[in-house]
Amino acid sequence: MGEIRNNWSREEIRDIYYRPLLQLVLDAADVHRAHHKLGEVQISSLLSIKTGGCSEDCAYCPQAARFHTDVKVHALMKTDEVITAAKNAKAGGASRFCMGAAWREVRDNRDFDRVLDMVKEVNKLDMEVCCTLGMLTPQQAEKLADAGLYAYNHNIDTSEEHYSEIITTRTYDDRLNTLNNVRKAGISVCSGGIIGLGETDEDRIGMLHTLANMPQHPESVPINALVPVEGTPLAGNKRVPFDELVRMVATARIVMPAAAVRLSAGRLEMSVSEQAMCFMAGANSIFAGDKLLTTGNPAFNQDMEMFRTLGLTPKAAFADGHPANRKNVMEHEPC
Ligand code: SAM
Ligand code: DTB
Ligand code: SF4
Repeated sequence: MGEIRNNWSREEIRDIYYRPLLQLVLDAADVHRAHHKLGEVQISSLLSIKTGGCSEDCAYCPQAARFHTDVKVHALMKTDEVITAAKNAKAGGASRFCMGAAWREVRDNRDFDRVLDMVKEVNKLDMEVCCTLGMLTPQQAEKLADAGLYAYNHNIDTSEEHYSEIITTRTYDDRLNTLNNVRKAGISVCSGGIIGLGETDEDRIGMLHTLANMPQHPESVPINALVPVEGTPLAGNKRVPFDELVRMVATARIVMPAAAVRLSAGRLEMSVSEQAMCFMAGANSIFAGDKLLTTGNPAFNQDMEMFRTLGLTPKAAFADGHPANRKNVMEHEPC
């Protein structure tokens, strides 16, 4: 059930995507059971270590300097503050700690050295440490891997065709190049996208087609529902109806059976029963904590209540192997 394939045609993905919703959810649940422990959900915690003032023009993003939003610019946080946040996240049950910076790309400067220190320190806490810092060169990816980085988040966001409607300051290929650099460095790849940007169903299918045909699927696939933020060009976009999110999660689950599908931005607007349907459809990871990067997320206690209600259990760190071991394996595998 749910063979891992990297040769999906668009038609095959389209056929899955358009199945009647309940059929799609049940099919995805079958694939999910074959590859994952039922009810086990990874809890990731997110911290914005450098906020706002970004030079990119991603139309959805409240942190782009050119849009006038309420986000306050904040320079890179101090390492000890970051470590305190990571310890708190661990105490709350998070197995992964993701540090986000509003950078277009990483520069080889003191700030990057400080991020490398943060990675080393979080790693000592026995948590899966993740970063999302923008574009990376192969050398920067290597440095992050050497510091003990477990995963790197870099979303392709939408289809190649729709990309230039959303972002003009970089290309889809720039994004794919960074993902390739991350993969080659032996770091776990986290890449997904956003729905609700004004894209068509074909764009959603196209995005999944790109992800599912990577030589190796991303280990994590975040599916974000746009959080429309005042001041951004997409502020007026309608909220994504929950059935569209379920459809996206279920299709991602079927075409990338072993990946962790993360129900990411947009949970604040969803009821527990709507989220339950996403978990049935194969979502097995969330961001927990009262804040995402700059926007709200369900209160931590509310999420723990949801875990109790639905009988979900938090996934332990490194359940899929430690990066040090994984890197040895990767060196013998073509990327
Ligand atoms: N600057 C880095 C980058 O672009 O990769 C890292 C931070 S960026 C904020 C991380 C991801 O957050 C984006 O790729 C996008 O998918 C998601 N994101 C940003 N704003 C969002 C919003 N308003 N709603 C949903 N997802 C959003
Ligand atoms: C991802 O796919 N979603 C997270 C994480 N990766 C970095 C970010 C969501 C950001 C939502 C808008 C905000 O809070 O600024
Ligand atoms: Fe900058 Fe990332 Fe926001 Fe784009 S998504 S504006 S790169 S912080």
